[in-house]
Amino acid sequence: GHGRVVWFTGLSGAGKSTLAGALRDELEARGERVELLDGDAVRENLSKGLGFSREDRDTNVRRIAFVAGLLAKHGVTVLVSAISPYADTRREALQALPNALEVFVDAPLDVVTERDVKGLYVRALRGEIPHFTGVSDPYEAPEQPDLHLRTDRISVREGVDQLLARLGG
Ligand code: GGZ
Repeated sequence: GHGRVVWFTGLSGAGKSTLAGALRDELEARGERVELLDGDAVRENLSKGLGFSREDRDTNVRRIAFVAGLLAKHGVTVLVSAISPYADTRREALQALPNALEVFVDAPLDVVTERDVKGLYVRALRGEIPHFTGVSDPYEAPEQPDLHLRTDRISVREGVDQLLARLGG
């Protein structure tokens, strides 16, 4: 049958890659065929050379959706982790995928700024990174996500359990 696509959207540092990676491990342990399309790896390969203008982000998101569709067609479960900040572009991508869930990985800006895993927020707040999502570039939160995970309130384990429940066990 057609594979499912789980699309993780949210700010840098909200926990998209962490949750997607943990879900992948769990699904693989259950014998599922699963592929993770992660923002960082995609931008080093499939989207190498793209920047962070609206046009480039939209191109990035459309490329990811295209590849996700190819994999899902062959029964692979696809996990996508990308900021994907624009609601219209996300909707377009998700609608083109027959079996997709939108997961809002949500932590308030002050929390991701405090975490600042890669030191990007401190640089963005100093004005050193133009068009940084949440600081100097928009993030349009999903209004009706299939799942809304507040990563400042729940553990990775709880998030994965909610994802598994939403995926049907
Ligand atoms: C947002 C940026 C930027 C700017 C570099 N804005 O936490 P990270 O580091 O590892 O993930 C972020 C990643 C964003 O790539 P995506 O492909 O997910 O974005 S989008 O869906 O909007 O195309 C961050 C890093 O790249 N990064 N500059 N200006 N994030």
